[in-house]
Amino acid sequence: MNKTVLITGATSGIGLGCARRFARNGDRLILTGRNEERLSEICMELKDEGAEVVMLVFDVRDREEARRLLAELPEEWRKVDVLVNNAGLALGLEPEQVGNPDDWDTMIDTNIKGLLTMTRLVVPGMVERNRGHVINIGSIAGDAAYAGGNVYCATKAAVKAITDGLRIDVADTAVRVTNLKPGLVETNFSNVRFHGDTDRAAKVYEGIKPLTGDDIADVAVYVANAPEHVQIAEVTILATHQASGSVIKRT
Ligand code: NDP
Ligand code: 8X3
Repeated sequence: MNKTVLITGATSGIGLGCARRFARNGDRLILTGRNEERLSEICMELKDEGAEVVMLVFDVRDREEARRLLAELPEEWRKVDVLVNNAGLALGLEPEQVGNPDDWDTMIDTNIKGLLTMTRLVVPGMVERNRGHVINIGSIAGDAAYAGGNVYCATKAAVKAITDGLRIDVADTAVRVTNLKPGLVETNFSNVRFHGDTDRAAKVYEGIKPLTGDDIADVAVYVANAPEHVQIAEVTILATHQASGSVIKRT
């Protein structure tokens, strides 16, 4: 059965991959993001291919705006079946003792509090309908810290705890909860992390074939379409030559 899928941060990388893959699967999409122009282009592209899409422009850190826009959705769009909590970022790779507190705030507000905002807005309806799936985009960064990862890793460790906590809290319903934990995925992630230093960003993926946003999207579509009695709690997805957050074999 086709689903209504809400994806945050659908303008780039993993979120964009999910938008395209769920659309190809025949699902209806609510795409959210901050960049209105880019979001419109993506919606046009998917509509041209026959998908049903609506877009909502907001920053996941703006709880009131998120609430207002979701409440204004037409009735038939309000029943979200799959929430993909994807919007997120890393900023900086400095040792913790010299890190930038403003960057810390942005990561915590986006990766943790933004994800919680969306969960709080969407999951009560899922519980009421006894149907739904929350797919959080965590990271292997949440399993073990790496040099300079400190606060980013902490936000993804929080995503793991928040995902596990939600799974426990809705265990008496048919709502399923999944944490997808990718390793190196070549997206705009490193450009953002290094504040637009594209040369430094490119080095992150040198000598290894990294994952793509589409690779992660394939897994998201798979977990969302598992039989209803199957809850895929967590998936770690690594490039073949990446063994852990800090073990990467480059050629
Ligand atoms: P991208 O930078 O390519 O995409 C991030 C998306 O999140 C963009 O659409 C971005 O929008 C959006 N976003 C960021 N902040 C906000 C905000 N405050 N409100 C709304 N949207 C926002 O990176 P990825 O696709 O790689 O990242 C997606 C998720 O995957 C993140 O949670 C990241 O932590 C996680 N991840 C990434 C990995 C990687 O190696 N790339 C590995 C493991 C996890 P905008 O363009 O407006 O900033
Ligand atoms: C993104 C993967 O290893 O760069 O979460 O932190 S990593």
